[in-house]
Amino acid sequence: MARGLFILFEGCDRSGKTTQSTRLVEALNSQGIRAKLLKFPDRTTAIGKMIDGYLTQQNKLSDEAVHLLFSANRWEVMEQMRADLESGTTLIVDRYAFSGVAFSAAKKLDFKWCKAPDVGLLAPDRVFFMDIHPDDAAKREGYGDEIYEKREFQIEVRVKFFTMMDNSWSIVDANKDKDEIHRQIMALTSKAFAKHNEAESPIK
Ligand code: DGP
Ligand code: NA
Ligand code: NA
Repeated sequence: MARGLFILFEGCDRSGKTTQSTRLVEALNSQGIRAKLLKFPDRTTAIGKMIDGYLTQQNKLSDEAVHLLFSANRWEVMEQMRADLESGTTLIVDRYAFSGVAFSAAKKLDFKWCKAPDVGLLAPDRVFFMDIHPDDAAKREGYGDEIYEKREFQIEVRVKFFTMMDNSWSIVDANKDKDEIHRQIMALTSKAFAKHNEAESPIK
């Protein structure tokens, strides 16, 4: 059986990742494609609860400690992700290790140090970067509720994301109309499936 695709959404806060990743999974499922939504941080695990306490400013953690917790929160589901992909399930993931590096490097932690704990995690096939300028994101509902939702910091985070992009990334204008963004994402996803199926085929 063909391996599932691993599609990742990244971006600054309030860029619409959760909305668009949810819509993508629904659209794929309705087409009969087995797809599952994963979100990081997963705040439901023991590690995730510590992260949630930090983000909602109920407990304090050093920058290094929280960085390692975010990474551990990804590692704790790696075997499940691998099993899902191998059984043919496509994974649509809302944030991942690039957020890990972008947010911590924006705090001035060493870039190489930031990358180290995530080395060996499964790599995504495609990354959709939901690009919004932090000034526009700040106008969105609920902005500022959590520790990182500050304009200056988000500008730094966005810059860090740009330094990590390669040709597996597509930049999506997250300021556009939601339906238009969804259509663009569907088109990008179809292309990713076509490329994936070609690579899996024994006839080249
Ligand atoms: P979200 O639930 O997607 O809004 O993410 C919560 C916040 O945590 C958001 O400001 C982004 C940040 N974040 C996500 N992943 C990581 C990570 O691995 N490391 C750090 N330091 N921050 C992260
Ligand atoms: Na957020
Ligand atoms: Na989100």
